[in-house]
Amino acid sequence: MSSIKGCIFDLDGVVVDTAKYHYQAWKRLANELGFEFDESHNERLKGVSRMRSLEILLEVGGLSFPQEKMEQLAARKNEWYVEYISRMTPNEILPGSKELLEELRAKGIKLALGSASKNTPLIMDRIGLKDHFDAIIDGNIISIAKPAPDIFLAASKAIGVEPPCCIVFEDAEAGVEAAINAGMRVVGIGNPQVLKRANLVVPNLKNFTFQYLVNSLSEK
Ligand code: B16
Ligand code: MG
Repeated sequence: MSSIKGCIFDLDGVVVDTAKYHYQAWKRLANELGFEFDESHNERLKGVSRMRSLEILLEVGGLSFPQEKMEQLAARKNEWYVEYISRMTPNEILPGSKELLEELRAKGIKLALGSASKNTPLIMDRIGLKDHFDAIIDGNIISIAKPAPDIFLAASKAIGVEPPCCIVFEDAEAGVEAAINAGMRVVGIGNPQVLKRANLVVPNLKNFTFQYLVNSLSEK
């Protein structure tokens, strides 16, 4: 019998690729502030909170501002980001993720979404996957961002599955750390060099099955 009773999915980079919209909006802000911001800089923003992202962006530009101005800049970036994600459609669900959610649910696995994003409700409305999850924990509910374990611990509590029986699916280094800090096993989606602390790393969820997960984690 497998010990896997619950699965927790990150949103950005696992269920949908909203990272490209975050990037467009952050780049627009950087350009307005007079510096360049490229995709390698953007890697550092994945999975971390909006304010922490802004701090990293300003570090890249060698700028610093008082708190009030920081809040205005973050709000400005978010307005652009919301404009982009408001046009999202279910076609933007990443390959394999919906199929995996459906397979897991059919096997009786409890499912949660665990995202740092405060825009999770809008994204879930746009892509129509809300009913695929037993619980949705996002940045509006838990403001202590990854790599702190809080989002995943709240998700495990919401689905009633103890951390050792939860598997997290994550694309960001900060998210992998958060899962480990929560005492959970983690499947990394993306580059094995970046996600080296994950128990298993796959390039995407295409053709990913529960049996493959069980075999890869050497579950009996
Ligand atoms: P928002 P995830 C994270 O989503 C993103 O990866 C990260 O780039 C973003 O800064 C964070 O959400 C906060 O997003 O500005 O929409 O509140 O990967 O945890 O699903
Ligand atoms: Mg992510």
